[in-house]
Amino acid sequence: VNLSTEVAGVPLASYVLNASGPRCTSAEELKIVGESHSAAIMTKSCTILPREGNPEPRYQNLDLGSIQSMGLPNLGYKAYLEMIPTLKQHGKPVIVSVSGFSIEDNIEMVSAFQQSAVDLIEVNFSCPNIPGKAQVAYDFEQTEQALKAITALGDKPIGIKLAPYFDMSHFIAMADILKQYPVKFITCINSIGNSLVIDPETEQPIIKPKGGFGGLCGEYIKPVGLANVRAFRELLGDDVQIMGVGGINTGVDAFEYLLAGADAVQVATCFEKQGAACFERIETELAQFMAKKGYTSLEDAKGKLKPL
Ligand code: RRO
Repeated sequence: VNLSTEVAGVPLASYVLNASGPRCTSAEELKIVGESHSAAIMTKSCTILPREGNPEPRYQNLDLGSIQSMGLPNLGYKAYLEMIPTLKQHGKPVIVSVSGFSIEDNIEMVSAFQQSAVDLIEVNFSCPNIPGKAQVAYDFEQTEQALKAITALGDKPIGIKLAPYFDMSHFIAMADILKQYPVKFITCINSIGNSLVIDPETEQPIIKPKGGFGGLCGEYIKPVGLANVRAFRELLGDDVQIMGVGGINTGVDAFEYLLAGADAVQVATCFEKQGAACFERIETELAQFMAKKGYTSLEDAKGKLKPL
């Protein structure tokens, strides 16, 4: 089965890449992604200035995923700008994730990356973990203003990392906004924000920031991710491409996202837990599962969820 694909005109050697978040902040970590089977090198979301992030403990593994409130630790966008030529030497697309605290921040960073050799720009509208800052993706007016500004800064394709939605009216409202601007792809979903895990023995939350509230990740959130990919695929048709993310641990998980309509998938928690070998494993499992079902290409199954 041929797993090569394309997002916003950028060729990907396989269907599986790393998600922004885990193990993609430092040059050393990004080198490991570059040397792995990940179809692209995606960076940790960046801000104007370097950030230490939230106080620890801020990440905990759970049986079926994780909860975290990292708080955007990153090297500042200029560091990623400088790394791009080195990252490009791995011979695969480089995608930067940008997560400004204001429209002005995002304009500054997107403008800079528009002048770089980066292949795609994913603007993160859905970080749930900054105390006092709402997720842009839950504020439709702010989303529209931000989209208007950042899609007018150059020709490199822009994508948006969305928060999970849980109501059909929200899918429709967001799809209607996306259709008005040249957004080339969306990435669904970010973590399920402001979840709470309690340790009954200590009678405390298990992460420190925000009183224990953090983003729920991993297998717990796969049904939500699948629903978001499916809903946006149906609402957006083929005008906007979709990267699926949320609970992809196996090739069969990736296949489910393919049926929902994802053009590529991103892996976060599984990469955090297992390291870079997960990309080749998931890719191989996906190819084997599709071959067993008689598929020869991604297109034959993409979006082809069958009615029950
Ligand atoms: O750094 C984080 O706390 C973080 C970010 Br920017 C994000 O987009 N999603 C998330 O779950 N954590």
